[in-house]
Amino acid sequence: MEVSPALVAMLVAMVLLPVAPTPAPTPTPAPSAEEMAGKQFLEDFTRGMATLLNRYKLASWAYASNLTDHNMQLQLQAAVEMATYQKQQWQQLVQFPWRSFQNRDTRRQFEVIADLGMATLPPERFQQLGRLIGQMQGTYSTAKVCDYHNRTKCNLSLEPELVQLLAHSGDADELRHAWVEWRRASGEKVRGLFEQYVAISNEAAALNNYTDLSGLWLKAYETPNFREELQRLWEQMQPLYQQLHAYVRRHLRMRYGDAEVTQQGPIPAHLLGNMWSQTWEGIYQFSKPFPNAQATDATPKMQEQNYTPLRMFRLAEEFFTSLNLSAMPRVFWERSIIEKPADREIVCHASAWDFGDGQDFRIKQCTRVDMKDLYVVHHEMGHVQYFLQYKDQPLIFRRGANPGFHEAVGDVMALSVSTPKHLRKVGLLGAGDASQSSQTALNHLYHTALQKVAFLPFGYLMDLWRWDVFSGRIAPSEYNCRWWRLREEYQGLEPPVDRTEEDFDPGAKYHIISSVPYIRYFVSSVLQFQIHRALCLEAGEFDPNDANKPLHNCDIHGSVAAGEKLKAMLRLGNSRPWPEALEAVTGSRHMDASGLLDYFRPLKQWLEEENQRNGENVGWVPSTRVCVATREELAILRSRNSTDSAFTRTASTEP
Ligand code: BJ2
Ligand code: ZN
Repeated sequence: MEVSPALVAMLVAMVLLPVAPTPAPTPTPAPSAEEMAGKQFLEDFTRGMATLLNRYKLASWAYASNLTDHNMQLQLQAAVEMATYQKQQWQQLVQFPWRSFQNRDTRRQFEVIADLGMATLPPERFQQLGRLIGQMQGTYSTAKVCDYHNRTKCNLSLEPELVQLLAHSGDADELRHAWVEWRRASGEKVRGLFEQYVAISNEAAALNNYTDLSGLWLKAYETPNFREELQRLWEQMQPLYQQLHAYVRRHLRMRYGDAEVTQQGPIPAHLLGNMWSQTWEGIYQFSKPFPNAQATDATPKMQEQNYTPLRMFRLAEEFFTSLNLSAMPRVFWERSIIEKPADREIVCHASAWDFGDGQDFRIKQCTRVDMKDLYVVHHEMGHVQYFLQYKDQPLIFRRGANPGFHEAVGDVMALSVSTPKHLRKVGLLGAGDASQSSQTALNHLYHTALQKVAFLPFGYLMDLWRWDVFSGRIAPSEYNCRWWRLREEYQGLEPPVDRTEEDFDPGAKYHIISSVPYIRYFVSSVLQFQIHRALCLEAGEFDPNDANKPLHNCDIHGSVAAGEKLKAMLRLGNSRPWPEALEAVTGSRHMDASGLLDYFRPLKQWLEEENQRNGENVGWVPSTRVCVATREELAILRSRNSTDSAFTRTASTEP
């Protein structure tokens, strides 16, 4: 859950973790007295839990929207009260023979609440863990860096200044400065806290009979061999990623020169338009396939029309209601924060909140008026739509079918919204020249690929790194260098300067310091294309046998039939194992990369031809950047190798 996704992840989420699929029930005699008592216990427990959860969420919101020590203290207190209640109730819970209960839903709920998650920790350790995460969030959210051109101006925040700078500056030195300084102000500062966080989280995992925290995290997917399944999906999509990588590297080389971007090496991570190189739409303008055909970025029109954050939220809401899904309730509009306040420090990283009382749902976002944030608005509102659809389920089932489903809802909407067809419909794109329609389509596909395909290896490696950290396969003394090994292996990236173990680059990313699992976004990247394809078929907007109805041009806006399909899935919440939810909308019970691969097929073919025509080598040779234990060691290496070409490249850079 959000903000202190940490705490929620730790308290609620983990407590409410789903369970292994149970066999379909067979007609049975009336429930036993024990089962009736168990059902009553469940009702009483969830009522008590809902009250405490609501208090905890309110306290978390108060901290996240005003980062004071006092508010952190109140949040911790609320967390402790909730954990205490869970622990105390657990004593009674284990007395019930719930595994032999007849009712499938009752059994499933018991199985979830029987797992105490972080609440198993002794109160002292529990508080310590909450404080560590709160402190890491505070450091991340209030970090400031100095301006490259005016080193005495030291008030640049991540949102909006650095995010904007990474997307718009074309000056490699300025980009490198922002990249390095952000990591100095955020990740580097929390390395010690993160080490302690890992240790305590693992203590909790052990108390729950897991070898480490990754077991607790993966339980939410209720799938044996889930990691192998993910690897298989990645391998299916990797060739598409590598084509995109080769094409982008060529354009970056043309823009920044051979000294900055080598012909065959990994891409330097500061040049991709994004602080973490996780999505690359920031480089669309200068790298699009057909510069003379229509661009598919809605930002200019949004700015021309004086769009406001509120108008962006209303536009997103209209998309949902056009499908006969729910409007945002009055409380949502009254209590959400959709612009960065000027009078206090807040967690600007966007999030969606369910306060657990069936009425109070909010978004907190420091919204900027551009197409990227229009996507984020849809993403967050997708979470709220899910909250609204499952609000009448028992509390324990008010979660996504699995965490990846929760991430996919808003993104499915955004796939339709971002088509040139839809953007024209809402006045965010000009009419365009019909004779260039196939070129515009490729520009659009490329734009989407910079967001979705570029993201895949990042979405995968974030937790590859953490799973190994939790299991101890990556020791604290190698946190940073092992991070860069994964960044190079999967994303084909290198740091813009040499790194050391005195840096802590994973800690410069929100989800790492907030203890929010990340594989959900990778899972969502696959699921959302499966769901999009199914809804497009339902809406009559996609026909695999009709060249005039390609998947990438589908806009489900206004299709009540598509909306009903989606609703059937959303309303289930987590009451059934996820394959059932997926089946409700796609007819399939399996995660499958073919939705994404079908969508991008025309682009893949174009990229292959283009890379071949330009003689690009697809893939990358090892980076010449180094990662060593200390800055002192790095300085010695540099002085020894100052005549070596690899180090000449290094020596000219900061720090
Ligand atoms: C911008 C977005 C998250 C999200 C926030 C912060 C962490 C969890 C929530 C949860 C939702 C829930 C985000 C978007 C795509 C990639 C990723 C990124 N913020 N969260 N309460 N994104 O998922 O919305 O709102 O499940 O209840 O982090 O790296 O930017
Ligand atoms: Zn999300």
